[in-house]
Amino acid sequence: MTVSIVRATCPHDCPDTCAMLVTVQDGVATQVRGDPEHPTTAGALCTKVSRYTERTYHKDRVLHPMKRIGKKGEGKFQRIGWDEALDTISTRLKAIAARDPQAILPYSYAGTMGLVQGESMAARFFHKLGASLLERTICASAGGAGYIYTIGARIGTDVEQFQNARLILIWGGNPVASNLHFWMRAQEAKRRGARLIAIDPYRSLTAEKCHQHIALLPGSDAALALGLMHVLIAEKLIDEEYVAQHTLGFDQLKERVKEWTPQRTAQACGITAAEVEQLAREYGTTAQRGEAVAIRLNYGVQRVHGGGMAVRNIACLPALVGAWRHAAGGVQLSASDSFPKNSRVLQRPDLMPAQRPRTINMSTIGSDLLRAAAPDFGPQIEALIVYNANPVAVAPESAKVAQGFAREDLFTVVLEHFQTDTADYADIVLPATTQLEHVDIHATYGHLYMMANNAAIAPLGEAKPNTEIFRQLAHRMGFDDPCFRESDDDIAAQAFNRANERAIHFDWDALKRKGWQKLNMPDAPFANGGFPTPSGKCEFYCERMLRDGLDPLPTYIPPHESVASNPELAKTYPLAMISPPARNFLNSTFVNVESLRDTEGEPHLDIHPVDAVERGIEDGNRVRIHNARGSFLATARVTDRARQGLVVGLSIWWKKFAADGKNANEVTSQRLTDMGNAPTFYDVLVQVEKA
Ligand SMILES: Nc1nc2c(c(=O)[nH]1)N[C@H]1C(S)=C(S)[C@@H](COP(=O)(O)OP(=O)(O)OC[C@H]3O[C@@H](n4cnc5c(=O)[nH]c(N)nc54)[C@H](O)[C@@H]3O)O[C@H]1N2
Ligand SMILES: Nc1nc2c(c(=O)[nH]1)N[C@H]1C(S)=C(S)[C@@H](COP(=O)(O)OP(=O)(O)OC[C@H]3O[C@@H](n4cnc5c(=O)[nH]c(N)nc54)[C@H](O)[C@@H]3O)O[C@H]1N2
Ligand SMILES: [Mo]
Repeated sequence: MTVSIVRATCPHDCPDTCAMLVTVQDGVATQVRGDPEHPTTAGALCTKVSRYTERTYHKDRVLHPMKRIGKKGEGKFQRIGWDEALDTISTRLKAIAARDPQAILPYSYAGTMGLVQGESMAARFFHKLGASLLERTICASAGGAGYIYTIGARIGTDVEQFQNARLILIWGGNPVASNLHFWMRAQEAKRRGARLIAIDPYRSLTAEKCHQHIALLPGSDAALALGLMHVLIAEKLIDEEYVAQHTLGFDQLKERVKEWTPQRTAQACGITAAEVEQLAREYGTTAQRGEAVAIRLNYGVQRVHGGGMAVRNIACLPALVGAWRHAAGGVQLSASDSFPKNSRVLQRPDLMPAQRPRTINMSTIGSDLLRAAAPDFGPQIEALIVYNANPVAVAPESAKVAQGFAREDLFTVVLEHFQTDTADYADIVLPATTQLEHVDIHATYGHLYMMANNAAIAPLGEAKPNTEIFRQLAHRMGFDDPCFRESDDDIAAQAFNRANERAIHFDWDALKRKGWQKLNMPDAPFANGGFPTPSGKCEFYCERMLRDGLDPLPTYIPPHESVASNPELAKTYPLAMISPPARNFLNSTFVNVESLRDTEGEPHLDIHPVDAVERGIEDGNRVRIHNARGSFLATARVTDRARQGLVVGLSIWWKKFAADGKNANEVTSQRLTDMGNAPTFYDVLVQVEKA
């Protein structure tokens, strides 16, 4: 018997990007565990990923190419060979491209976050083809835009510093479920005497473990930040020196927040004025005592109409109180711009035709698949190549998405591990390898280590890495640039820019052996200012926003759908609904792993006792959640975890595991955010009734 330990990296869309050790016995991966030596992983994996072998060797893995023999959506397929599959695809793509390659659309997101199996060979292929470009907005682009206007880049407090903070605001995130290795640091801070405050409309697994929970209305965070700035400035709880040296537009900000009294703020947020004052005072006085105040800001705040502005307003707070002076102070939304990725080399946008192809927003895929050719749109979408994504389950306004995917004249190819809701609509399904079966290299969005993934086992069945599938398609299309012959190792070796001092020590061979390597970054990124904005300052006033048609100062943009902002709609649909991640799923990944699905049970809807009684709903009743866009079924959990007026359906269920074949995205809308063109998953009004 031969046993080896292979260094790998968790590929999933999560800030933690853990270092894994895979035990391999005679070519079979028998165990996956967290690397005890990696500083943020610290030997611990989440429940989901510690089941990675159960997922990899799952009996339902797609292990050979297949073509559809039933109706679209029905899920009936027949095995075919790779040659037939790739010939069918290349013949069809050539025919469409001869008319207009923009009628072909790649659709991908972060099924794997790997820089190789994500957008390297695939992007080169579609760029060379001249296919439509995909605007990748489904998750984080609103908050990213708001943060970049204010701070300059997605760089913030290092997760390894949080244990030294005195006060931590956990704002719009549920790290117990979705950012476990930050939560471990927050717990350590708590043991050292820090206070933790959760800001979340829902008493999440995290909120219940914090010292305090502020349960504001969804979509009102921008108002809360304005109210905090009002109190901080009025009560002189600011760091005047830091503000004078390292910020832009303080006087205008001061004028702007005058109207945001605690009373007005409290009304907009559905909380008390005392809560606003107390939070501002605690944040301001802790900072004035010279102690570190930190904010873990997360994407839960930005899935609403004013989501970009909410992130922007919150990102102003640390500069106002000088929190950036401490390594353990400041704010972390994302670390992703810390990494000097060589995107131009990985993705080769220079291969695109001189006339840049049109761009399709992935968040409006439902409507866009249903559009005819038009001057302001371009050609009808005739072919869709899906990889690393499950749009039929995860994209908003799902009835339209499913209707679009069901179009008989649409040619759809899905590269997958499993027969997902999306794969059910494919003409051709291609078997992709998992992280244990291929090579990759990772940047992260939650810590500062470059990460290597070695292949632990040979591909199962006839599965191939995404890169190899696109390499072979490129060959069939006659694309002969040398970049289409590069191996996965060749690509990985170019992933980071060594000319940048942060990655000066990057060496792929060494990284593969060691598994991980920290970037060269200062502990406190903005202790002496140096913000990567045009002014070099934290921009309370932002000229670029003015140019982009936005208010250049922090403001409040109410939800598209809420009782206050749309009282007419609220007469019929009075309840706000959010659908944040369930702990045992990773978006829609892992829903088909039995042990994890069993833990989640079935689709639930958390509803406040007062709202339940009004509707004659009892705990355990089956309920129908509906609005003008659609409906879905869930089992009611009557609980005050959901504040009154709010219902919560933890997600993202595969539709095929639900009694009615539907999930929460039946009722979400394709309306977009104020900036970043992102979806508004948590900006939804519904009605609920006993089914
Ligand atoms: N277990 C698990 N982990 C995951 C994921 C998963 O699906 N499962 N998904 C991964 C991905 S892709 C992402 S983007 C991240 C997402 O993780 P987070 O950034 O933490 O964001 P969400 O899970 O969207 O929402 C987190 C919290 O925000 C709250 N929330 C909803 N609306 C509002 C609001 O308007 N204001 C405020 N203040 N709070 C609000 C929700 O109740 C929820 O408790 O997690 C990653 N990690
Ligand atoms: N209602 C509601 N909807 C949401 C959200 C929400 O909170 N509520 N969250 C949104 C967010 S934050 C996000 S990020 C999106 C996530 O949406 P997606 O990025 O689509 O994520 P997943 O649903 O996990 O689907 C990823 C798929 O990629 C496949 N995959 C993994 N690795 C590979 C690989 O190496 N090769 C290939 N070919 N396939 C692979 C997996 O098997 C999986 O089926 O969903 C969004 N949708
Ligand atoms: Mo996400």
